[in-house]
Formats: sequence, C-alpha cells, structure tokens
Amino acid sequence: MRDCPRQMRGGRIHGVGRVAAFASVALVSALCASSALGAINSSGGFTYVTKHRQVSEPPTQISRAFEAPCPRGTHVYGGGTYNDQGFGDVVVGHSAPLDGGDKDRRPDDGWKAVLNYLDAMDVYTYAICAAPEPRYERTEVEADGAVISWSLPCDKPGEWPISGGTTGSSQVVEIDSYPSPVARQWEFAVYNASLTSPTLKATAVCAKLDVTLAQHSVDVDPDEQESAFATCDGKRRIVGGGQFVPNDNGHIFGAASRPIGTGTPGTRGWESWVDNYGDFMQGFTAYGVCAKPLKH
Ligand SMILES: [Ca+2]
Repeated sequence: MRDCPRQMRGGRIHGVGRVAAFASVALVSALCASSALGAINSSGGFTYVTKHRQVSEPPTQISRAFEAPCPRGTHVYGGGTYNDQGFGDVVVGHSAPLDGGDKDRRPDDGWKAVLNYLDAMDVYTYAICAAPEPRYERTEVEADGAVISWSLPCDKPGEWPISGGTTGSSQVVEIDSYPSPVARQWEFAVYNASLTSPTLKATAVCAKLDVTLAQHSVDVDPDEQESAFATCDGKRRIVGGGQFVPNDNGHIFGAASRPIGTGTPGTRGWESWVDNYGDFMQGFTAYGVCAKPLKH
C-alpha cells in the first residue's frame, strides 16, 4: 500500500520536548524544493490531485507549507499529506482546505498541509475536488491550553461531514481530525506547543453526498510509527478522512494522512500514519469518508 519506503527509526527526542523543538524555530522563507510534479485523475465525478515535491537537504527551515490546488471550476472536498520519512522526522502541523487568494474568501481552492520536519524528504499533497460546491463551516478557536478539542456541525438537511482542518499557527500540531461516527460533525484536536494562546481558523467541509464511513484501528508502540488503513466498500470513492487518537494526551501526533487509490481503479480508502512519542502503547483509528459517485 505504500509507494515510498518508510524507515523505522527511534531513540530521538521524546514527546512534548520534541514538538516544542519543532515549533520553536521561526519560519524562514527559502526555496528548497527541487521539483514540483503533479498528477490529476478523475473518477465518479471527483477529481484527485496529487502534488509531489522533493525538499532538499539540509533543510533551511523546519516548518513549510505544501499545496495541491483544485482544477478551475471545481471546489475542494478533502485532501491529505504524505512523506517518506520515519518515526520522529515529521509532524503534521496543519492539513486543511485552502483559500487560494481568489475573491470569494472561501477555503474552496485546494488543500494545504504545513509540515514540521528535520531532513530532506519527498512530500505528497492531495486534493479531492468536484464541481458542485460544498458548504464550508468555519470558526475561530483560541488555543488556550496544551490539548484543545472542538467540533464543527454539518447538520443542514442532507449534509454529511466530508473533511476538516485548521490553520493559523506554526506552534500548533494536529492530533485529531475525523468525522464523528455518531453525530454529523467534524472533530478536531490539536496540541499547542507554545505558551501563548494562538487563534486558529477551523474549517469543516459539509456536502450533500451519499456517504458511508470506513474505519480501521491499530495500536502503536512507544517510539514507533504505525499506519491504519480504512477501506471504502464497493464502488464508493474516497472523498475525505483523517485520524482519531482516543487518548489525546499530547504523545501521539500525525505523521501523514492521505487518500489511497486515487490514481487507479481498485482499492480505495484512507491511510493515516502516527508517531507515538509516549511511554505506553496506544491505539488510534483511521477514518475514510466514502461517497457514492456523482456520475458514472
Ligand atoms: Ca476561495
């Protein structure tokens, strides 16, 4: 299922100190990408955009944004991020819908991931787009603690939560981003490594689609990286997804979270990778939002 080898590495800085180290270095603008390749595939009325970037060594910054724009005339439904690094090398700061600077001020133009990282790496950014415009439910959240969680509703008639994400601070990293299996809402949790209370912008994508939820739970050992893979049934298309860490105590962080099977027919679903910086084995769940095709 992996298209890039991931090395298992361990024994580096632990937990909170690790993320604080990631977050405390200022963002420096630099051109360190040596390539920007992309692929666009359409299936069932959805367009799947993949952007590949190689970030060269040595890194001149440790927090960097990567974007996958939706094609003209389409709006973003979901998206994700992937890299070829192992345990302790990458933390997903943000992975969220993107407002690309058009005049509508809606985050409908693609997907943006902000990664905190240490080494040269290959990065893949994904956007899932379609012509009918979904609704973008938004709020601002004050991150006034270490672990902050909230949710956004997708409860208008016929709506379901498709995806979600936050932006707004290089000192905040993503823990949870997933559709509630019981309520029509998107669930968020972040870890705030700063001593301040940054204001975050949160978006949930709500759409009138026929969706089912796929999920897969696994355990991850201390100082290890593990993946969970939620598979869509039958001919349903993956449109969004993310991960849920039941014990979100600030020791497990996302390393990658992305749609799978977007380029070829066959298996479709959502893959999430997490790093466990804590001292105990913990579980987490990958969720995939699987939609009936808009057209055949
Ligand atoms: Ca826009």
